[in-house]
Amino acid sequence: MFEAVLFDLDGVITDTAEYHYRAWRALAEEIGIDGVDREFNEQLKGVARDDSLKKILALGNKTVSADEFQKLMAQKNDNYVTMIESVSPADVYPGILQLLKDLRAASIKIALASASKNGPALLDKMQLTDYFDAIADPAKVAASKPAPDIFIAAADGVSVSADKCIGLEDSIAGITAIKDSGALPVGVGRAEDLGTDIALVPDTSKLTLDYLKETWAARRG
Ligand code: B16
Ligand code: MG
Repeated sequence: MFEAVLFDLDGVITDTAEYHYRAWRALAEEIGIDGVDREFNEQLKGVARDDSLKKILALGNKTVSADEFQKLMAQKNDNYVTMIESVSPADVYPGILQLLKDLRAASIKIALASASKNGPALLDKMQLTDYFDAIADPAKVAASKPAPDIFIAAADGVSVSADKCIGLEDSIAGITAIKDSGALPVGVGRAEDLGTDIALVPDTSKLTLDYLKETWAARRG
């Protein structure tokens, strides 16, 4: 059996992936870059703030000074932080609170493996912090998703070997990261975006403890 579940945040625990998208699209439009649409956004999901901006600038064939780069990142984050101001427990995706409760009752460890520096504040707003045994710090890992570092840090945080963990993700960068960490990936989303070789649920209401147990038994049991 698995001993820990490593949660992505944006797009798995709540709908903040949508706010990241809107904030990046607004920034791109402001600097005259077209093409940050939902399809392109699949490449940004799970990707750290600086790497996301690099991808957007590359899309627009644009280069900026180091100072301007910092300014643009701050501008996107300020906009995003305004958007998430009113996030509350009502915004937790269906099934997630029950899953957290069931995992605790089953003594399965819970860790956060989010690329977002806003992750701890969001967990607080949703009143979920107490469910987490560890929160990996994205500022402390050497490489961001698709590198496996944040999932390895999350597993380390709960003292469980990554190959005894399930990782939950909505992004292709995150699924790649989970695979390379040795944990078992479960994707939230579509096979077109996340691949046909992993366990997938269309939405979080399907993420029950029983489903995770069945998936583990079928793929690792
Ligand atoms: P921030 P996750 C990721 O969070 C988001 O998916 C991604 O869109 C965002 O750029 C990244 O966090 C960094 O977030 O700018 O708030 O530090 O999906 O790994 O929970
Ligand atoms: Mg995500």
